Amino acid sequence: MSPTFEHSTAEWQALDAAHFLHPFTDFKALAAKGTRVITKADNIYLWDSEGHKLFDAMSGLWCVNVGYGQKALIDAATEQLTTLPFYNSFFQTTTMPAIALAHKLSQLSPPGFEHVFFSGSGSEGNDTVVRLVRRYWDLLGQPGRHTIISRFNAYHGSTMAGASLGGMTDMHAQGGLPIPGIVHIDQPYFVQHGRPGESKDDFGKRAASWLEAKILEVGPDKVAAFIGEPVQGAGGVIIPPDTYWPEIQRICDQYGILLVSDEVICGFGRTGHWFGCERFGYKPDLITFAKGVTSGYIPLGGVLVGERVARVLIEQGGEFAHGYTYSGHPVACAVALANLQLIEEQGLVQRVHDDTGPYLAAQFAALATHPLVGEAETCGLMGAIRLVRRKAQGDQPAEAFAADQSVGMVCRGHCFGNGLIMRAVGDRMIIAPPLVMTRAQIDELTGLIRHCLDLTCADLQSRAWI
Ligand code: PXG
Repeated sequence: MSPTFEHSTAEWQALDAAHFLHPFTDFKALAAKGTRVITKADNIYLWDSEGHKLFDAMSGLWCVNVGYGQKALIDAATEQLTTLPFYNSFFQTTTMPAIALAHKLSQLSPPGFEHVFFSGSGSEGNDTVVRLVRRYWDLLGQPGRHTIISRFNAYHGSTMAGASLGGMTDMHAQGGLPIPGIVHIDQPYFVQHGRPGESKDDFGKRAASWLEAKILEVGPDKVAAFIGEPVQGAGGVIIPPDTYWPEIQRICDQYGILLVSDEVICGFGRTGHWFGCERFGYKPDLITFAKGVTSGYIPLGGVLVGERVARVLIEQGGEFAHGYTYSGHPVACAVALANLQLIEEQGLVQRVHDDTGPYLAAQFAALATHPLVGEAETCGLMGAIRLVRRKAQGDQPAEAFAADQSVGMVCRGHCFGNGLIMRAVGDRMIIAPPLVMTRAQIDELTGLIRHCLDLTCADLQSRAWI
């Protein structure tokens, strides 16, 4: 049977189960259950093949920053596809959209970033980071500086280097990861590592000190770089205390190691700044980006290369033996340019900073009174709610659910059933809605969340879990 658009949902599901191996999926379990077929989208809403409307509080997968259906991006793609759908940038050639985007990114990025290396995705961007970092130290005559320090529960992608940099132990368990020369420290997650009576600020400094301890353990002359997401996204929207990143910066400076900010999620306005490092007050040497650069309309990623690294690569480098067929893909770059122009014209970064970000924070603060909610926190337009069995009382910390109860998945089921796409990461329910979201849509979102929390509460009571 060859697919036509006349098939029923069940037929599409059967074809999907027969041929399509989905990412991060238990293939057999999904085949038995059947996938949801998403057919169209507009603004911040999706529709499935059965006509159900869904509020997309995850921006596709942390990427559709300008929302769906933006004509400027569609036109940019159509025009570029017509003029020049592809040419490479390997053999002393280039294309205008790639040049224009490189220039635009140098203007939007923090001071000291004049160069960019393009990839097709965030994972590839982080593979490029590993290559760049090691090349940099080789060129400086310090090839022993090989080790990159990352964090447990970080997500840096799914390629061999991306998954190795990431700190997801279930990913490491498959395929002999991490690759050599990548080590991890604990994440700055107060719920997991905070001490009774410790302030968040003190905890932030203590969590940063784990980097120094690891540098000393590995040997300062062997450490090449530290990599982190400003806010850990896929790990559950872990927002570090404000004291964390400045201390990380101080330690990197003290030992002369490169600082890499993985901004695949936090870049392009998500935190109310163009880049998350600007929100948290640190100055990285390299910035990985993807997702929001094109609002996910077409794949594109890359690495913004700060002058410290760029100068060595350019002046002492010779050939850098690295690149992808789609580095600087003209259609992707044309869409990125249209997307960035739209973000600027609509003032979306400022709007998140001044208006919708604080408004979402206030609505989340109100959600924190719900009996199931331990903490509700936001950073710009991303947020997390931790589901707890019992709320904190006086000196008594909140009581968590048992991990095997998978309460996040129970809650997620109610969200899906009620037209809300919200992710569950363990017991953390997370959102990262499109940056075009209005105050009225924030009200709609928080109303839906409250309703789904109530349904989850009733469900857990009926199971005698609370
Ligand atoms: N770095 C970060 C910080 C990411 O969030 C990547 C790198 C990899 O990007 P690509 O484009 O190769 O996927 C990501 C991707 C989730 C989820 O479940 C998050 C991502 C990807 C897939 C699922 O939250 N982030």
